[in-house]
Amino acid sequence: MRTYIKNIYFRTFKALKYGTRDPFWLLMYVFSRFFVVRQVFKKLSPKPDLVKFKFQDSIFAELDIEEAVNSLNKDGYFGGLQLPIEILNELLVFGKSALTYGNGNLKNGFIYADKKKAEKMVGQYFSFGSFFNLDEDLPLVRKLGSDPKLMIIAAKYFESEPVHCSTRMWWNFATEHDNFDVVNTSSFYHYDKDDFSCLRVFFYLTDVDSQSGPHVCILGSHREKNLAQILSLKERSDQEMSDIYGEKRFLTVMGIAGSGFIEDPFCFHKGTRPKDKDRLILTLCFAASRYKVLNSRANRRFLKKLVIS
Ligand SMILES: O=C(O)CCC(=O)C(=O)O
Repeated sequence: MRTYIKNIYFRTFKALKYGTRDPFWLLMYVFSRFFVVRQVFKKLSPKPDLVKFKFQDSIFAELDIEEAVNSLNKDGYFGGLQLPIEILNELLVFGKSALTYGNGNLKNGFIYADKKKAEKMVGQYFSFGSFFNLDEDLPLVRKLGSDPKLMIIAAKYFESEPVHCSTRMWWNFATEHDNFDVVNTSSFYHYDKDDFSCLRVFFYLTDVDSQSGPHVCILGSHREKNLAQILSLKERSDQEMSDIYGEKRFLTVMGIAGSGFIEDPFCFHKGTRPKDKDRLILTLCFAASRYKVLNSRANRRFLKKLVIS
């Protein structure tokens, strides 16, 4: 019950906060949940210029564009991306050396290796650690966000010009404690409304098995939702999802460090609590428009590093 109320509060608060900053975002947030509206939006959008993307320059040599687009249309999901080792290493070095902010609190900045000391100092367990301002602090993000094959996939899927609108990286920390933050780690089934047309590209930067917080996606659920699922703010239980979609459509995504997948965030999906290994993950969001509110930025004046002795 507490999770239920926290989740409704969290979503209502987010809608009001973002909506006052960007009314177009609010319109999108309200109407994009309807599949038919998203389809109309697609059909009415100006068509993309694909020629300008030089797919030969992509870092994903093996990535088959048509296969990805077909799979996204059918399942809302495509697996099988792999980062080149040098890019993975650079991202890992960043993830372990840059400040991550415990439970997303701007005052809780610490380096990964200091997590235990940071928790002790603040007097709370951290379920996750967020990074901010990646577009400025990690130039590699721009290279990934403008990768020609990813752009072509997004353009074909959206049937319009895509933009790389935000990037997030975060740690999910392994814990057995009951106070794991289910809501802020998105560890309950939900779908996200980034835009009328949108995709998220995820990369695991650490090995992810069943015990280290795999992502779960319900295949094909981007096209198929009942009215209650479309309209309510309530989190959806595992039982409800399995009654409606059947276990066969649940995909638990495991993979080695550097592996990646593309997801339409209108698919029901969730994170899971890592039990014995921390998970570091990177997500690039692509959309048909750029909203003022979806950029994972934090004002640097408010970012504070914990002074750990
Ligand atoms: O952590 C995960 O695997 C899920 C993330 C998620 O649900 C989201 O980004 O909306």
